[in-house]
Amino acid sequence: MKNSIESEGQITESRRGFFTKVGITLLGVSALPFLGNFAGSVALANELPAYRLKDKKMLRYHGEKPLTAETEIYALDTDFTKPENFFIRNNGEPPSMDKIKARMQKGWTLEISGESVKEPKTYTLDELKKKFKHYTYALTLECGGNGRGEVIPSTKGTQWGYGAVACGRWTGVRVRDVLEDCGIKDNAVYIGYYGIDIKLTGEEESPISRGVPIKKALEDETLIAWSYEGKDIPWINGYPLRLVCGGYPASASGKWLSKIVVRDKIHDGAKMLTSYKVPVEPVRPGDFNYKGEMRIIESMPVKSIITNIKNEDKIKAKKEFEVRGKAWAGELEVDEIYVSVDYGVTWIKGEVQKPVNRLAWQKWSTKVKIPTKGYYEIWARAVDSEGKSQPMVLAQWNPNGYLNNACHRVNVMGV
Ligand SMILES: Nc1nc2c(c(=O)[nH]1)N[C@H]1C(S)=C(S)[C@@H](COP(=O)(O)O)O[C@H]1N2
Ligand SMILES: [Mo]
Repeated sequence: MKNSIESEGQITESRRGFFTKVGITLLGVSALPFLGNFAGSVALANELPAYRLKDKKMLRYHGEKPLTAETEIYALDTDFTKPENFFIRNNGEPPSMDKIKARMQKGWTLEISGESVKEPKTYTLDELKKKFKHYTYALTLECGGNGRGEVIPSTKGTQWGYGAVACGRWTGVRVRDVLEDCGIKDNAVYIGYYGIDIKLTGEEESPISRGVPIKKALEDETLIAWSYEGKDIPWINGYPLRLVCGGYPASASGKWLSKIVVRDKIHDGAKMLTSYKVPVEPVRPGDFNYKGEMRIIESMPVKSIITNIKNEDKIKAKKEFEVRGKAWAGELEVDEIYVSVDYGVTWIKGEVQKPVNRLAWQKWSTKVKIPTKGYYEIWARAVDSEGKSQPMVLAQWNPNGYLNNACHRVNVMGV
């Protein structure tokens, strides 16, 4: 375990050979006949960049500073996202493994403070583990900008395809248990997190310090976690401690967690002012000058991905084949899934499994046929427990390109 964490912290050289073999034939992403879900910035890159992390090979890298990479959708076919396939989104410079280890030698600490805490306390990681009951939940984390690569007119920010999402089993203690141990004042409205990463400029300041409403913080599934899929959290995903708030934009889940503050107002940390907000009233696509009221994104909208078929796959015509994937709906559940092979003219209803627990993504599958040889697209559309469906196109353009939950589609060749 020690080795896997350490090696992740090392950046290795690009190996063109790896991607040539695996990339072109297996990933099949080199040429897309439609402005598909992978129109993102590196969709056409045919080698892994030099700055990639050694253990994160199934990722599509978007940028080095800050380091960002999304998961190839087919790597999300497993029930839970493997640690090595967990996407990467940084806002600043992650702490080096040396820096983390130096802190751990003294005992990694988590401070609980803020104006709405009765008795501020600092716990070591060992104390957290000893003092509070442990819980494990599978939780879906999706970047608020997932899908931005397809937003038209395009907006600033990482041009994500649909792979900035992960779901796996996190183990830790409940935020509620820890906050109650310190005492929560009646005027508490929000929590905020701090990690030990710093700004890209090198200033020793948090590049991001967000949080969630106190109600969300006190839910059963909101965790202070030290383990992901039965192992230490991968270095780049927040080792050794992370706040995990499933169903909300993943920006609410603070990595390399060192402090939680309980606030008597909406937290005002870095990236709380304009980021992860959408207009309250719909704006005309392309209106970058919108100055109206904005709301903080909370529960993420319903979404689904097709994980067992890749773009350019060859499919036997007139023969049933399985289409499967994952679906999630923020704080809600997914009730229904539909698949179309004719651009939404007709839909075939699939089966959606119950989530293993609240806020976990759900497996779905169905069988479909393509009637002839030739070019087809397979579309998937999920419907949440309030009857809201995924739209076919971006539901509401917004200046930061958030919340694109348009149907995922994959193109195939009938043979
Ligand atoms: N400390 C810290 N926490 C953070 C971030 C960060 O830059 N620093 N990025 C946030 C954002 S915007 C996202 S989408 C997720 C990404 O988590 P991952 O890198 O484990 O995929 O972490 C969130 N928590
Ligand atoms: Mo994000």
